Amino acid sequence: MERSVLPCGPVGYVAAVPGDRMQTSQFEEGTTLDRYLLETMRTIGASGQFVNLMQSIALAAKMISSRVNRAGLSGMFGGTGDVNVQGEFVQKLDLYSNTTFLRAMEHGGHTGMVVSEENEEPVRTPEPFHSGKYIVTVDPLDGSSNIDVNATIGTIFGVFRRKTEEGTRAELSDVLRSGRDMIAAGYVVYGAGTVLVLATEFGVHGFTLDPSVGEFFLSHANIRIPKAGMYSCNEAYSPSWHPGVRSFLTHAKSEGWKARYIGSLVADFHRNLLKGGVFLYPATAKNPEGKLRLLYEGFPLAYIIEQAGGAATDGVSPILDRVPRSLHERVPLVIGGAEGVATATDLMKEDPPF
Ligand code: AHM
Ligand code: MG
Repeated sequence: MERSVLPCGPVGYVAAVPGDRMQTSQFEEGTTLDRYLLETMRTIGASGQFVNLMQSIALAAKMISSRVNRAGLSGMFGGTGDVNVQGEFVQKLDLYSNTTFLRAMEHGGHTGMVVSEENEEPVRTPEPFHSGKYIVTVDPLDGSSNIDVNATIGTIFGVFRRKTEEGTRAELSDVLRSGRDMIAAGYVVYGAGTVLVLATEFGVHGFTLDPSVGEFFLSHANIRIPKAGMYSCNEAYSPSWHPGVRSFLTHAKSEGWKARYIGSLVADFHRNLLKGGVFLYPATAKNPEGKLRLLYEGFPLAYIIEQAGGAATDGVSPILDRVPRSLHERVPLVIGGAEGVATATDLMKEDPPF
């Protein structure tokens, strides 16, 4: 077995086989994100573009993390005065995060197009940079309403391999496609610590940023969602929910489930992924499509949860089976432990719609 030594400890050789889960024992604390990526991708003979893409995302994450940490001191709280394509007030940190993420994507030669919550149109890699083979969807700063109160917020991203030729102009057909076509997804939570969670066909792994050295180190290997009773939703909306959602909450309470809701999807999801639970942002009579967006919230988190042994539906069918018709399409979301999601989905199917 090949061994090598990092400043933080020994790292085992990563025997990556597509479709195989890497065993926790194949990694030890001290494995950097870079090393994980290089060793994983080398064993499958990847071209290197995916490693470069992830390095660019990690760079953007470090820059956003640093700005989030200092926001209260650097005049970065509050809004810009603009309203985005979603009709929501743009916060200064939303703008910074979006610009930082887009810049990180354009130079590396790995990305052909980015679809961002903050841009009405897709952002194609500009000339003279190479239009690479990946398509990235992103919510640059999820949970914006929590920025000014220092609650946990985050960045969510999804990755497709484009259908069109690398080096040419990426097309909408490269991104308006089934969630099953994704090849990776992840998120970064900016909380008490900054953690980047990456899901690929090799499983779900979490890397914690050590700000003193500016590196992400493996801290959560092979994440699998545990079985536990916890529900997360904005219960204030319950009068306008589908009756099946109310039935699910009645069921959850009768089973002694706890309630936890931060109001940042990425933070609620991260907690549920590590502790077990089900997050719901269902359709309401007023918003029959729900609030959350399919391409850069629903798809990436659904990809991660399935890789971690959980499930995600729109209340009827798996989220990843959907094919978006537009870039900013919304979707009702029920996501978390497989059993809880199945119960919720069955109850939602049983009861008649509004
Ligand atoms: P954002 O992407 O503009 O931050 O909006 C999405 C957020 C989610 O993070 C969160 O789950 C939801 O909106 C909270 O909505 P509500 O305040 O209606 O509970
Ligand atoms: Mg969001």
